[in-house]
Amino acid sequence: MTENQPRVFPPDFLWGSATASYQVEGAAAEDGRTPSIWDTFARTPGKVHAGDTGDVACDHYHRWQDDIRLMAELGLGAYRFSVSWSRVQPTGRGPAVQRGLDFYRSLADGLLERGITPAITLYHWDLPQELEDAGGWPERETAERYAEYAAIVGDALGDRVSMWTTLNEPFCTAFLGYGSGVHAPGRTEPESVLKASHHLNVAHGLGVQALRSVLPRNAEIGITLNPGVIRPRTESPEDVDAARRIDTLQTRIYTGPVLHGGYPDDLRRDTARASDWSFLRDGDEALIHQPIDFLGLNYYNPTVVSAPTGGDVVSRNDGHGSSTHSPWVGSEDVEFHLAPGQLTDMGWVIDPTGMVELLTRFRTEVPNLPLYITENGAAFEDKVDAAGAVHDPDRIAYLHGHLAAVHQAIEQGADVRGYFVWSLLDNFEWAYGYSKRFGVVHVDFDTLQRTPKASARWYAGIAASGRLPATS
Ligand code: PNW
Repeated sequence: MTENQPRVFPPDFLWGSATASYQVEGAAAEDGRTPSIWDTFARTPGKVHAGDTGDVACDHYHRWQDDIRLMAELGLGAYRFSVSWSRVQPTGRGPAVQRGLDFYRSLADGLLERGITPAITLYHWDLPQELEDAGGWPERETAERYAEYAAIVGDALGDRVSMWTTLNEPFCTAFLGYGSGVHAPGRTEPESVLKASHHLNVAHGLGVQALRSVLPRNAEIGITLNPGVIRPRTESPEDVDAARRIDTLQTRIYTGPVLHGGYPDDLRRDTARASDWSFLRDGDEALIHQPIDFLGLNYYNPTVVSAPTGGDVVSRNDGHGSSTHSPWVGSEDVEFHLAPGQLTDMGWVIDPTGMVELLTRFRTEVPNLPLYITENGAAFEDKVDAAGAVHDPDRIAYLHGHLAAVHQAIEQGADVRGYFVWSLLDNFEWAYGYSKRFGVVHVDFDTLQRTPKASARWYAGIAASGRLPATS
C-alpha cells in the first residue's frame, strides 16, 4: 500500500473508548460504597497533585446516561469500564450490595440498547480499604477474596456482558503501589512488589476459574497488561542486559506465568537478594496459566535504559512519577533515559513505532491469542476557544500515528480485534489528579459539563468508516 491511501481496518474491528471506576465515577460514599485504597491515598496530604480526590470526579455515577448518549452520538462501538469493588462488596468480603450491582447492570443495559459493546474490567486499582488493612496484595488472601468478588460480578452481569478482563496493569498495582509508592496504597517495600505481583497473578488465575464457572460459554475472558517497550540505549552487552532486566520485571513477571505457565529463571535470579520466593506454592504456576480468550495491551510510550554510567545523578525518567524509592527490585541501578522526540503533557515521548514493536512481540509470542489495544492515548493541555470549542491537534496527530501503527501490525499478521482510546473523558489521572487531560471529551471540573474535543469528532469519523486517512 502506498503512503497516501487510506488504511482500511477489518470490518468487525471494535472501536471503543475506556475509563476506570475511581477515575470517573465520583459518588464515593453513595449507595453503600466504602473507601478503596485510592480514597485513602488521595485524602493523604502530599500524595496527589493539589489534593485532588475522586470524590466527585466526572460524576459519571449520576451522569452515565449522558455519557452513553455521547458515546452513541460519536458512534463508538464499545466501552471499557471497570467495576468499583467496594461499591459491590464494601468490606471486600461477604454478600454483595445490590444497589452497587444495579448501577453496573443499568450501565451495561444502556450501552446494549445503543448497540455499544460493554467490556468490563474487574479490577482497575481500587482495592477495598479493608483488604489493604489486612495486608493488601502482598497477602495471598487478597487473591482469594478477589475470586469471590469476580464470581459475584460475573454472576450478576454475565447475561449481558460478554467481554471480561480480570485485571488492569498488575505492573502498576505492584510496582507503583508497593514499590515506588507513587500509587495507592503508597508502600515502598521491595519484597512486597514481588509478593503483590504473584498474588495478582494468582488472583487472575482464580478469577478466570471463577468467571468460567458463572459466565455463559461464549463469554470472552482476558487480562490487560502494560508491557514496556524497553530499548537499550546502546547495543553494548551491559545496556542490553539492563533492558532485559527491566522487561523481565515489567512484563515477563506476568506474561511468564499467565501465558507460558511459569516464572522466568532470570527473574528469580535477578531478584534473589530481595526474596527467596517462598510465597510461590506448588501448583501456583499451573493455576495462573488458565486458558484465556484475548490479551489486552495498553501502550503509551517506549522506554530507553542503560547500565549504570557511574554519574552521581541518575535521572530516573521512568515515567512512573517521582519517588526516591526505586520499584525495580534487584535492578535499582538501571538508568532511565529520555528518548528523543516530542513529549506529551505527561513527559512521555511520542513514538508509534513502539506500538508496532509491542504488537509484533505478542503476535510472535502467542500467535493464536487475539489482541486488543485496551488503552492508548495522550495527555495535552486543551485549547478552549471563545466559543467553547476545544482544539486538540496534538491528540489527533498522536491517535493518527498510533492507529497507523496498529494497522501496520495487522498487515504484518497481528490478530488485533479492537482499539480503545484512553480516555472517553478527562478524568482523575491518579497521582496527577485533574491536572492531566487524556479525554477525547473535555470535562469542565467546575460545572462537570462535557464538550467533545476536535479529537472526538475525528475519532468518530474513523470509527464510522473503519478507515484511517493517510494524514490526520
Ligand atoms: C494507565 N506509568 O495507567 C491506566 O490504566 C489508566 O488508568 C491511566 O489513566 C492511563 O494509563 C494514563 O496514565 C498508567 O507511570 C499509569 O508509566 C502510570 C503509568 C503507566 C500507565
